[in-house]
Amino acid sequence: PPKIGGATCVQSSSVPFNSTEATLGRHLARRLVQIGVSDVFSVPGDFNLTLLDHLVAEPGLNLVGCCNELNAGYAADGYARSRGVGACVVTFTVGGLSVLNAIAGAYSENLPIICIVGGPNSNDYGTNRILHHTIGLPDFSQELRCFQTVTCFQAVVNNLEDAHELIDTAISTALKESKPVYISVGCNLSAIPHPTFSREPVPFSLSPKLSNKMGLEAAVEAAAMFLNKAVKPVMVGGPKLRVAHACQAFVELADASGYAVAVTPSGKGLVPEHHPHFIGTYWGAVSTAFCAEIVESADAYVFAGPIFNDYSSVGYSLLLKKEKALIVQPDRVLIGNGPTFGCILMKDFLEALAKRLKKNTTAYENYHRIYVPEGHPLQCVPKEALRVNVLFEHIQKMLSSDTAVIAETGDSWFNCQKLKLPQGCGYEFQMQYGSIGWSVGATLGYAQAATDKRVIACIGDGSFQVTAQDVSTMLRCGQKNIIFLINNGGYTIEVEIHDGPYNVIKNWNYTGLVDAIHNGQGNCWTTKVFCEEDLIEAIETATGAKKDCLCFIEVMAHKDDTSKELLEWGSRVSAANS
Ligand code: TPP
Repeated sequence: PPKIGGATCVQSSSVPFNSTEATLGRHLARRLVQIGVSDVFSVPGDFNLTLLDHLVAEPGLNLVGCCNELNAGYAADGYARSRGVGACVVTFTVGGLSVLNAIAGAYSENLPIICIVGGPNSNDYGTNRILHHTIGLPDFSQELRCFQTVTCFQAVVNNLEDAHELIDTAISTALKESKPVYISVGCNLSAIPHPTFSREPVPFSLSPKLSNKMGLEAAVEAAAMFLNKAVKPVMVGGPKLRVAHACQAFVELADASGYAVAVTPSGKGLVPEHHPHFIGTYWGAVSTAFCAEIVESADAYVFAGPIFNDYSSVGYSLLLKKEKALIVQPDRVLIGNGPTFGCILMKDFLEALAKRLKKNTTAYENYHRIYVPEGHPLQCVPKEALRVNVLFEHIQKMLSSDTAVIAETGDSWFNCQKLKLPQGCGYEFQMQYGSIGWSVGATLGYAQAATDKRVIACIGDGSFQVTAQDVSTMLRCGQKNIIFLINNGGYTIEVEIHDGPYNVIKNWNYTGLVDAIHNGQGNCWTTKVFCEEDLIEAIETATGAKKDCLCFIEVMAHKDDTSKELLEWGSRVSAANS
């Protein structure tokens, strides 16, 4: 059966027409289950209540009620990162406009999310009525117009005749494009049966995208000519390896070619760091030791799925030359200053190229000859105030194939980027959109999807203040995440770009807040750590006696305790902004 959204497409069982199961709501619910969604993140409202009844009724579908729509959207984002697709359900306009920021983030990160809105009664369209939860104009299209800019398809379901077609088109477009879609369902329609919603065997299938065969051959030929001349080639994996489903093909190319392998910052987690050719993160001046030297001195580099924006290029300071670059995007290949080959799938291209490259046995050995490992933080004196680099030394030791790291925007980007991921360890962050607060919802969603992993979230205090409420939902779901809340009293990443009084935040008692959210319901353990001794004890407890609890560890850090990478990056980004 075809793979859809990371899950295998299941054919509906053939049972006779049953009016309780053949409703629009149940049809939508079944479609979600078929594509691999078993948890939907939601906030109720009168426009979606009947729809929620029908989603709840579907075996295999679990409704996760969130504290607000923004977090429900972020949770769907985190879920999609693990499962391949996610879904959320909100109510008309007040809910829709609240989830919009999360959907925009998912668009930027190429995540398919089915964003479902309980919409107005279909009979109200064209009546000039003014509805509650809107801005008070007899115009129901405001929410739709907002979603048009952050989704790749919009389905406004206002009658039963084309509902089946609209829903299927929306879902298949999301999966094909790897982008969010918007489905609005009239609040009066969810409970109505229709023959097209019966459980008749209507399998959900996607027609696979194909490469243009002649173009593929020509591109591979040209690329092999280009690369087989190179003496010191490297490969660099980027974030679009995920949307191209090309992570495995990238590794196969590395094995076949012998090239050194690096990752761009936002590609972290998609390239195996235990690979013998792995040389670290290529991020210009803030790269892993010697990685920038190796990449920038190479005579040819293969970038697979990169995004070169102002942040990933460290304020446009990368020392790369176009004539040395072979850039493989999900659907095209650019070779140096030469031609662009379109209609080519990255996976097909990398697989075919692997068969055409001469093996280069020295390409990554250079790196091993010159590599000197990063130093370790100085030994702490007893009870010395905890330093952030010491914290991350200890987080490093917690990582395994049974864990996943979620890194919030802020200095956590830089500290987490330096973690060496063991085989199978998950890693997620939102580098293109970089919306603070994302990690709380994303942790909720990722943990709900990846039940085999313990999520370790690294969150700055400023970011946590945006979305903290949904620790509540993690507790409701019985999640065992470990949250490191880094309390440095401000927006440190912003301080290093441009400082002012606006970067200081009000200090909260974060463990007190989480204790209040816990309120005796669910399994939760909180602690504050001030020194390395406290930290060691906290980690021992979180991974031992409290391993079945959500563990919230508030780390007290000095306001000026930043990573050296942030210092460098901040000044270069600042220059690019001025
Ligand atoms: N608002 C949103 C929604 N997203 C943003 N990225 C910003 C504002 C701008 N911004 C980027 S990082 C940041 C802000 C305000 C501060 C992050 O502070 P914190 O979470 O405490 O992390 P730190 O840098 O201190 O580690």
